[in-house]
Amino acid sequence: MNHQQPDSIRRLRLKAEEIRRRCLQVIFNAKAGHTGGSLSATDILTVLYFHAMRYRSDQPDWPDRDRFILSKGHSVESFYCTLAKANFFPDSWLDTYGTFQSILAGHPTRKVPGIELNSGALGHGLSVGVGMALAAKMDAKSYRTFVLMGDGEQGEGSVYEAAMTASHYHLDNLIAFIDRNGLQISGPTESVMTLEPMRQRWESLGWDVKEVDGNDMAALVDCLDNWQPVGKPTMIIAHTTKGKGVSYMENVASWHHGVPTNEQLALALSEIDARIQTLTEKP
Ligand SMILES: Cc1ncc(C[n+]2csc(CCOP(=O)(O)OP(=O)(O)O)c2C)c(N)n1
Ligand SMILES: [Mg+2]
Repeated sequence: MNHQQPDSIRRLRLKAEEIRRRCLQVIFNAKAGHTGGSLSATDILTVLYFHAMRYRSDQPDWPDRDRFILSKGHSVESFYCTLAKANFFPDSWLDTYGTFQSILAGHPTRKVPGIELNSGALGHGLSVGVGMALAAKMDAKSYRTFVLMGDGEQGEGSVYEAAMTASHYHLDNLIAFIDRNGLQISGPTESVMTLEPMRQRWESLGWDVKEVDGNDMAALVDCLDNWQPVGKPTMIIAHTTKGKGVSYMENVASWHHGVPTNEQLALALSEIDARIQTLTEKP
């Protein structure tokens, strides 16, 4: 068995673990946050910001930047930590999260450098992404638009208006993800609203659908590296684990917006630190 991993994958995995670590500290300090969905989405955010997307963090409005919309806006803590790591703003801003008048509110806002859309009311991000992708076509621009949705979010009807529009206009510059962690706010997605067969539904809406392990960095890199425009929008169903990376949070619905105690934080950080140490050791 080959235990070696290419350097770039190792580097990305390390970044994702560092983002998870910071995210938990931020939630602990604020005594609030959407923990489970932040952790499930961390690897997707990492691969986008440190591998796939084109942007200039010192020039957030650079016209040719790839666009990213966090439609599942409640997962803002890992998003803020990713943007800080990508140098859109100083890491010290993260310490203000949850305090009065902090620029970092409990859901994404356009006040924050690097954020394209105020989000948090589920079901709107894909529609705005469609608009951005359509604008790129009309302006003959080559930027791509990425949208990250939740699986519970798939119960919002507006998602399907956006889905139809994207395929009608052949928006092959639009790449959406569903963070398929199987849990909603209150329990399993399938007990709230049946979403399967998810792949076939999106295919029937005219999308090119890919499925990937959304917590496997090598698989995410491979999926995005092999992406090609095929005259249709792309949907990446990313199979993830809610609470990924903290043993006692994984697949536990109540960690959707759980805040760790002192002892729980220490345990979570020790698990993450053990992985960080392995990733920083020479192969
Ligand atoms: C329109 C709307 N309805 C309800 C909510 C409340 N809410 C916040 S998170 C959430 C669950 C979302 O589940 P999912 O999309 O699966 O997100 P994840 O599991 O990735 O955290 C709900 C219902 C909301 N933010 N917006
Ligand atoms: Mg979910």
